[in-house]
This record gives sequence, C-alpha cells and structure tokens, in this order.
Amino acid sequence: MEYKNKHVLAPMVRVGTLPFRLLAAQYGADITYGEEIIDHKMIKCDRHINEYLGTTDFVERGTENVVFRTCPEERNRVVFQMGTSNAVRALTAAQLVSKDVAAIDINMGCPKSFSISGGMGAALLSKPELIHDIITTLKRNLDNTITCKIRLLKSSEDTVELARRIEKAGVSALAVHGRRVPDRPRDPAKWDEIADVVAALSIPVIANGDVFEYEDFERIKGATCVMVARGALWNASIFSPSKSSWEDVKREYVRQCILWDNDVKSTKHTLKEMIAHYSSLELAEGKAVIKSANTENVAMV
Ligand code: FMN
Repeated sequence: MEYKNKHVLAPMVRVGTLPFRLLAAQYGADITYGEEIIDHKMIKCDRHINEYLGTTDFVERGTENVVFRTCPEERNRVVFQMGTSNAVRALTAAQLVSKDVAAIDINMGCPKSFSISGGMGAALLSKPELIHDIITTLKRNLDNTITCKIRLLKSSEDTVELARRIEKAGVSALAVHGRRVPDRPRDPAKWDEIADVVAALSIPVIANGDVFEYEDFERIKGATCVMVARGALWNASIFSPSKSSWEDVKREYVRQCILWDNDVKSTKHTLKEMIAHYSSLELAEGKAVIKSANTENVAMV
C-alpha cells in the first residue's frame, strides 16, 4: 500500500461502515479504515456474496447481523481494523476477510474499559511480546499489508521505543494518535511527539489527531501521511480542497446509507454526531432522527 501524502479516514466505531467510507472516498480520502471489529465477533461470521447490493457481507452465523460489509470498489483502499488480544484468534478473523481488503490493522489505542478488560486496544501498549506475537503471526500467514494504530506512551522516549519494536515485528506502517491513554478528546494532540516517532522509524508513519480543516493536512509536518477522525465525521468533505456544506454532506450520506442498506443504528449514530456538532439534537431535525425506526424514516427528516 502506498502511504506518501495520502489522506486517511480514521477508524470510527458505528461510523466507518461502507456508506461512510465510500462517502469519504468520494470527497478524496485515499485510504479508508473500517470501524474496529472484535476478533471474537468476526470469527462467528460467514462470508456471503450479496448479489443484490454487489457487496461482500460478513454475517454472524444464525442471524442476519452484518458485521462487516465491503464492495470491490474499495478493495484497494479499505483497511479492516480489528480488536484482539490473541494472535491465533486475530489470524482466524483476518483470514476470513483477507481477500476482500487492502490491509489489516490492529487497534492498540482504544482506552474504553470494554477493550482494556479484554486485553485489547490500549492494553496492548504495555505488552510488547504479545504485540510481536500478533504481528508476526499475521505477517507470516497473510499477503495483506499489516499495520497497527497506537497512542502516545507516558514519555516520548517510551513511545519511540515501542514504535521501534513494532517496526521490527514487521508492520508496513504505524498510525500514531497523538494523545496518551488518559487524555480526553478535547486535549490537544501532541504533533511534536508524533514527529519524534517519525524521526526514529523508517517505515511510513500515519499522524492522527486534531485535523479539522483541509489545510491541517499540510500542518502536520514530517509524517508520511495524515489520518482524520472527528473532522471527517462532522464533514466528510474535509478530504476535498473545496469543503461542501455539512447539510449537503449529510444528504449525500443518507443517500449512500439507503443505497448500501446501512444498519439504521449506525446511520442514526453518525447523523446525530453531525447534527450535535453543527446544530442541536434538541431541534426538530435532531428529535426526528432520534425517533426514526428505519433508514426510510431518516430519509424523510
Ligand atoms: N480509534 C480506533 O482505533 N478504532 C475505532 O474503532 C475508533 N472509533 C472511534 C469512534 C469515534 C466516533 C471517534 C470520534 C473516534 C474513534 N477512534 C477509534 C479514535 C479515532 O480513530 C482517532 O484516533 C481520534 O478520534 C483522534 O483523531 P481526531 O482528533 O481526528 O478525532
């Protein structure tokens, strides 16, 4: 996978499903991460070709629950992000999707108690041997690009040391979210500490944190490329040099959700985030989205 100067859509739970990834790509995103999917959940899925939609669906056995949906159009830019704490389980899950995605990424930054208590996400940051085991197992058995996404450790020296170990384990690129585990989203991202990692590694480093305008892509200097989460969630046209109004982007998002039969919970969650940022969930539009029972209702709002 090519990383130089690319604009990357970050993984976002409940947001980064197929319609949102295609929307971001439509506005110029070069690499699009899916939402984090836990290995336990993925290994309960079967792979189905959905002839009607033209998608490849990973559906939880015995249910109609689509855990991951992708399509050939995004095959060369979609990254499957996984939550895991076990190399064998990670490989079993990755093997299911390996033909359908460009890269497999391991989430090593999620601070939520659900992740940490399962030994996943940011819990991995203090387990370099396990990181090594997971990465080398995936590398040995898959042809995909293998990457991971970390947060900053207590000191810049610690982050650089861990990043070097991850590079040695064989990842093709490393995404660094410029916040420490206890930091809140409103705390500023530490771009200077990301730069320390860039200086120490020879693999591509994907810088992440506080990109809210197209111009910010240029402002994170030195990194191979830049990844954006909230800036894209609020207005996916951030990937385009000429930003569209959030209302236009919202309409286009709903259109894509209908086209790709998106899960209504994901559609509502994403719309609520957009509306809460630019307007208010207390106003008529927000209330109507909250009340919607299906995507058709959402479209009528
Ligand atoms: N990070 C992950 O590694 N995996 C996820 O599934 C994930 N879900 C997120 C969901 C939402 C709604 C948000 C706002 C963030 C999520 N993150 C996740 C963190 C982002 O990928 C990113 O690292 C963080 O928001 C900092 O980037 P930003 O300043 O551009 O928002």
